[in-house]
Amino acid sequence: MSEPLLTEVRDGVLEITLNRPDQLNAFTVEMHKLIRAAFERAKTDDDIRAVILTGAGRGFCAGQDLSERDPGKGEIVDLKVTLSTNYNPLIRAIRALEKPVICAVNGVAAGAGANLALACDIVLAAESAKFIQAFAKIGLIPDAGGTWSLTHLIGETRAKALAMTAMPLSAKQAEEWGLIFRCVANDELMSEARTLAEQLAAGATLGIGKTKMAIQAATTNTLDEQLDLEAETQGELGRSEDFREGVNAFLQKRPARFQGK
Ligand code: T3D
Repeated sequence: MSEPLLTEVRDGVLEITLNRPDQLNAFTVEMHKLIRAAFERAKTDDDIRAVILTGAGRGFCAGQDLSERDPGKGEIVDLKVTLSTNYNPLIRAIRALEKPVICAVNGVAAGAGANLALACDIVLAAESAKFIQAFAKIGLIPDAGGTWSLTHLIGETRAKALAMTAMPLSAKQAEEWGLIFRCVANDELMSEARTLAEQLAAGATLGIGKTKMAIQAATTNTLDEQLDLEAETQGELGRSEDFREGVNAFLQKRPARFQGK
């Protein structure tokens, strides 16, 4: 049996591929363990300066593998426990990682699969991809941060309609609504994602990571709090090697060589 999750590091980019294509990369407990380990590696390995998350085959991710929830098996699974153990730590790890995470949504993203994509920093989707808040069809609410992400990204009106109806949203419409960054041609998805990730990984990644944190903090901070946070962070970055290199490179009219330090 092939590994349910593949990882590869190239040019400072960790590429994580969900790899259960026959089940549209639906999540199992084993996949959760592997993806948590992959994001832990992204956090601790200084050579990794950007992450791409994608799926193998025709789907990105169909959320929880429902065969693990088969009522016929007679076992009632406490979903509060599975969310607290598996999905919530994953979403928190992505949001807390001070490195950019690009999601390349190669096909259908349903249930927690859709919301996993929305937790990433920059979401590109193939034009054939769809986003489905499938939860309504099985009597659940959007999880993996879905109620939060949808509301913040597209507002209550659209969030409620998508979540209550489980209607598929095309990648194009998702782009037009601001749910994702960009919808791209199917055969250009991975090259666009890799070009972007390599560009970020070669950039001033200390500052890029802090930018992510500051923008996320803006969701709950007041302007006053945000001004303080910007001053604090800029003070820190002003002492960084990347800032020194960036200014020197500008003044010397040459490309900067950033190290993420
Ligand atoms: O449980 C907890 O811990 C709480 C957390 C929950 C998080 C969640 O994600 S709940 C939501 C779970 N996901 C869903 O409800 C989506 C279920 N899947 C679908 O609705 C459809 O598959 C799609 C709309 C995503 C795609 O439809 P389509 O027609 O393109 O493909 P398909 O034929 O339905 O699926 C292809 C195969 O993948 C098929 O297997 P088969 O018949 O060829 O052997 C199908 O059973 C399998 N598959 C798709 N989704 C799942 C799955 N197998 C297990 N679990 C799935 N979620």
